[in-house]
Amino acid sequence: PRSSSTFYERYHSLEDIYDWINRTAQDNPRTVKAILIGSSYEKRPLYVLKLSFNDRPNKTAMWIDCGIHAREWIAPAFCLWFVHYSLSFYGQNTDITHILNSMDVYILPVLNPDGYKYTWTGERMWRKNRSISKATNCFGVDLNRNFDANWCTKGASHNPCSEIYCGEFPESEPESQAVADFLRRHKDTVQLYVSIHSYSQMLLFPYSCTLEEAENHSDLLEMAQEAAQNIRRYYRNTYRYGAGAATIYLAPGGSDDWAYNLGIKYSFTFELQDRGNKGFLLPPSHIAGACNEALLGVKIIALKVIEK
Ligand code: ING
Ligand code: ZN
Repeated sequence: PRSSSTFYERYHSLEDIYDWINRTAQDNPRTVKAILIGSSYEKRPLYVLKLSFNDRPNKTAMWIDCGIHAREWIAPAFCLWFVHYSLSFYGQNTDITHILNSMDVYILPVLNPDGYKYTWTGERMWRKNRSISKATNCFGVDLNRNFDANWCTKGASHNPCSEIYCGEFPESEPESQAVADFLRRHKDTVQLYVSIHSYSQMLLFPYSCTLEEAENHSDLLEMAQEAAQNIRRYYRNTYRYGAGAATIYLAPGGSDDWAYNLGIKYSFTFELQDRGNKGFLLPPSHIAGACNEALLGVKIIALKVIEK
């Protein structure tokens, strides 16, 4: 690492991220709690950090998950960045203060720890989790095809050796089940769902699993547009936006569509930098820029949700 880069401007091993989760909760006992929501196929813990800056009545919540796909290293880096920013700028930056006064934030820094670990030690370009299919000896389910939203229709595969394998049944994987169980338990307070991926610079919203429009499509479109316009204005970077299926491809079983159908009416998938030059291998020198612009997008969308 360049000596001038901070902790948040580097990529971190899974072990370092677990240490960081512990440290962050210990150092901020009044505002940060680590919640164990389940464990991965290889029995690694799945920790959600809850950021809660006060106990106002009627507080709602937002959820952010990162690292559902193993090779998308900028995603966990974003989750760490978001937590650090929140802890550093609550009471300093008007927007984040307003957001954190109105909402609790649940953050899952690494949804797919087994896959993430494997990208550090085995194959850098691994996408799926690491569960084994006995019939084929192939590894991994695409966790973003494993949720119960038109599960395993066109845009996913029943072949365990495929990169977009949907699994044996919806929520067959402990990682997707842990997330779905948590959101089912908290659906009355969680108003905004955000899932962080890379790459391609897009702000996507339901549906990805069908070409039909979501009931509040025009709201979602307006929010994504405002976020993209702000990113362009302040960071001179282009984000495309739209419903997933119409903007990129049909992709059933995604977490954002599932969360939307659960009743979380503001549900987004962010695809961070870049647009394909480095792709999944985004250099550490780009972490700050990629995270700051995505953070602006999340803030714009959260502020709009609070207004509703
Ligand atoms: N893209 C997503 C994928 O899982 C996506 C796109 C978004 C699909 C929302 C379904 C729902 O294919 C990447 N880069 O993983
Ligand atoms: Zn992805």
